[in-house]
Amino acid sequence: MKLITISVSHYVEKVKWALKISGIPFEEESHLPGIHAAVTLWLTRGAHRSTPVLIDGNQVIADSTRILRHLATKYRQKWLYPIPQALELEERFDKNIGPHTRRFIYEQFFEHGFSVAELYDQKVAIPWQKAILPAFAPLMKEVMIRDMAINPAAAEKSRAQFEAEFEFAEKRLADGRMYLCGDTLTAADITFAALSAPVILPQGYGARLPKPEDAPVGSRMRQLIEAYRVRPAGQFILRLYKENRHTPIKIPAENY
Ligand SMILES: N[C@@H](CCC(=O)N[C@@H](CS)C(=O)NCC(=O)O)C(=O)O
Repeated sequence: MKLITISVSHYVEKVKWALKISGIPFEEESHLPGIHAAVTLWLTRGAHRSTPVLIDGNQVIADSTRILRHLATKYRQKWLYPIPQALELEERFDKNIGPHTRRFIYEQFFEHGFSVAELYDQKVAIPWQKAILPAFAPLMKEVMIRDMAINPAAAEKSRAQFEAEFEFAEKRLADGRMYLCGDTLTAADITFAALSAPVILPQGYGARLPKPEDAPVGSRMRQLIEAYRVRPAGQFILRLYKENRHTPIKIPAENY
């Protein structure tokens, strides 16, 4: 199996997490943002441009949720969707968290001068892409700002949207349940944790992210990240990263 990625992507992280704990070996082929589209559009015959894209033998599956559903059906990873609500929550978080944590954190990264070249210099599969990265980075940054509408007003709206989902998750967890759908880890949990990771910066993320301490002391970015990390949903995400991100899933398929 081959996973086509932009390595640092949080939607990619969601799929890497599911593959890893399902014990399904895969090879990652990472590309620079922008150049990735030549690969993803070619593989999907023009149908899909974003990463992740999974190549499983002669099957090409684009979109993180479709990939997880493929793992659940073809590889009997029934822990992902023990009840229909797991998929409903996954789709909700894909829409309400993914684009917003990304916009918010990039705006903060750029505000504090984080290097785009450093962020993307991870597992770049093709040597010429790695070679052009330093020269290509300023253009990449301009395109990201344009394509993801990265500006202070939009970033603040995205932060508020993320916070609403954070509160939604906290309400579900308030009855003491271990996971968002009950007693077992599902696709809803890994989606919530992976897509929130850019503003929680947990240890164990499947690519190199900045650490909370990299944000300047007293900056709004540092204060917000620290505040999100200590909240119940933040603690939940840190726990999932510690206990479930790299530990093979133990629930036998026949239990469902
Ligand atoms: N709905 C998609 C969203 C994936 C997505 O937005 N991927 C981003 C990286 S975080 C990407 O590849 N962006 C570049 C593009 O869309 O061309 C999924 O769940 O896989």
